[in-house]
Amino acid sequence: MAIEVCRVKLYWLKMPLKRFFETSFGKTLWKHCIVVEINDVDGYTGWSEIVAGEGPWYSYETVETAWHIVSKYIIPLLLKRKLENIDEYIEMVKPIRGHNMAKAGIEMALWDIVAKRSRKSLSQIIGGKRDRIVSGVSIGIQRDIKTLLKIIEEYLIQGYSRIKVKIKPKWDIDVVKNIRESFPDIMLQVDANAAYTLNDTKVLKKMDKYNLLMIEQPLYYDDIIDHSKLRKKLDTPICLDESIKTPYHAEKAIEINSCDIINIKPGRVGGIINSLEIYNLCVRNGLGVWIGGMLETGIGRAYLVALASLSKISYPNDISASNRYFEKDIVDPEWRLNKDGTISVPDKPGIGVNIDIDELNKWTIKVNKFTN
Ligand code: OSB
Ligand code: MG
Repeated sequence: MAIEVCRVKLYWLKMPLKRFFETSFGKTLWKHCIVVEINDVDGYTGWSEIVAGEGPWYSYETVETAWHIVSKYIIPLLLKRKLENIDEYIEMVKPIRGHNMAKAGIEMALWDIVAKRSRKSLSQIIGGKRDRIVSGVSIGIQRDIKTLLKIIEEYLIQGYSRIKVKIKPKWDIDVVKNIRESFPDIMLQVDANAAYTLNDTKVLKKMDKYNLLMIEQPLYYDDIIDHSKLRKKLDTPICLDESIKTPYHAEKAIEINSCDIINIKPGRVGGIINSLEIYNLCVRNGLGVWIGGMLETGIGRAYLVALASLSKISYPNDISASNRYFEKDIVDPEWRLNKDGTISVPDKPGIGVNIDIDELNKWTIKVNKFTN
């Protein structure tokens, strides 16, 4: 379906998180991102979110690098030509090395437009089959274990069926041991955000006792080689996050047996088309696959939910309800947790939620508009 864009608007958002989020790479109380609004010549509007954060901690991209790349290199191309389909967009941005979050933000807004024009939901248009997705919650590093146990209990009461906790050296084995003593049967996994090296194999090996679904990105953020060595030593399945930046990386990681599972984040891998390609690689090669998150607002969350509705997603996802992150989300309706620990997949055309413009404006600290 042809797409002719006539206007793009960027909003730099700075929104307070309900509770701070701490990982092995740092602590944050504020959610920064860019909301993208795209209008086509027929009056359709696409919304999405560029998940780059305030600083280059999870990846090198930040709000400012993404703002620069989309403003100077992507939007001018987009406004200059009519695209026959979204594959053409992928071709168009191919000369730009990296900057996947920037590329993905624009690509996803195009998916919203294409879905709305086809009168189909995002889930439907990418081949999603589920009407509910299994939700999980990702919990940051806490002051002490007692606090963490209390927070886990809170989320279990709310109905989350899978808990993921962030780990780092010295906040690892003891933490997992204590969680298992209090909650022997919950679905539990850990995420190291690249905090270890092969020298820590002994510590990581101790995780095997605790029946974890997986350990996410234990080693260097760019590595696939050491992970393939570590994988031979552990019984706990290894999941890659940071290291898998494109379908190419997924293919190579699979080729050398670096992981059992891949966490797909559409922002990290450059959008929906690349996400689908990685998903298909996982399915074809018998790897586990699920959808991760970047503390998205209700807008970015819609894309996560659509991807998680694919039939062969094999683990719970890092897709929690709006109220896990924010006092009030910028979409209506907000994303809600069902009693059974799932989130319903919208069937309305496009992303399936409306933008709460007042809430959006309330947290916007900078805007820019582009027209042709
Ligand atoms: O490593 O999965 C990660 C959040 C920000 C950056 C990296 C990660 C995360 C999460 C949160 O774990 C997942 C979510 O609830 O959005
Ligand atoms: Mg992760």
